[in-house]
Amino acid sequence: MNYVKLGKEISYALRHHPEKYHLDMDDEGWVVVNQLLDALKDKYGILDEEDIIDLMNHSDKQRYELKNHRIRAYYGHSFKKKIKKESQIPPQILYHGTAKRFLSSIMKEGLKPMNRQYVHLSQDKETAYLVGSRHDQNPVILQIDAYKAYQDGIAFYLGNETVWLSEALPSQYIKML
Ligand code: HQG
Repeated sequence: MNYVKLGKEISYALRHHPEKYHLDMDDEGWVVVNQLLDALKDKYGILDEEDIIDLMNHSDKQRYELKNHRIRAYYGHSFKKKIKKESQIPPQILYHGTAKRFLSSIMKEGLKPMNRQYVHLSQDKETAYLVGSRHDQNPVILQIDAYKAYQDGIAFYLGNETVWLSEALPSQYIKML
């Protein structure tokens, strides 16, 4: 089984285009696993929930949550109707890895969700570095004054254990490391 290809397509369906797969997704992003697998069967053959568990165990990142025969993406959504998330108290500091070429704009306008529903932040510098490496060979790591932003009314949400999400963050909460 090509887990990388299957995983990419599942992310595409759950994060970006559930309608293309005719998925009945609820407000929190949950979809019945069998409905997703049914939509993928022409391309990947007959799969069951065990295959998804296998895929998740083989993955470099924790991208999906599986519960009560339903599945959802922890983060990354881009479609218009925002996934309902419960606001959480963030740690004092979070990090964001990005490309040097985005810096002047970020320091002026702050961090924006861009094509996604939320800004994506990292729990630790190592994760931020990996995220930033997707955009730049020598990424920049930004330190985010998360708890201060939260106290000032900006909502934060938990993605998985290493990914946090937030609403747009003005530059006053962002420091270059
Ligand atoms: C940048 C992957 C200019 C922002 C990762 C980032 C993550 C601005 C880019 C998850 C800006 C958006 C998300 C502004 C933000 N001006 N640029 N005002 N505000 N940006 O890919 O955070 O492998 O949408 O710095 O690991 O890089 O898919 O977000 O560079 O967890 O599971 O705009 O996706 O996970 O890029 O990554 P992205 P991201 P997966």
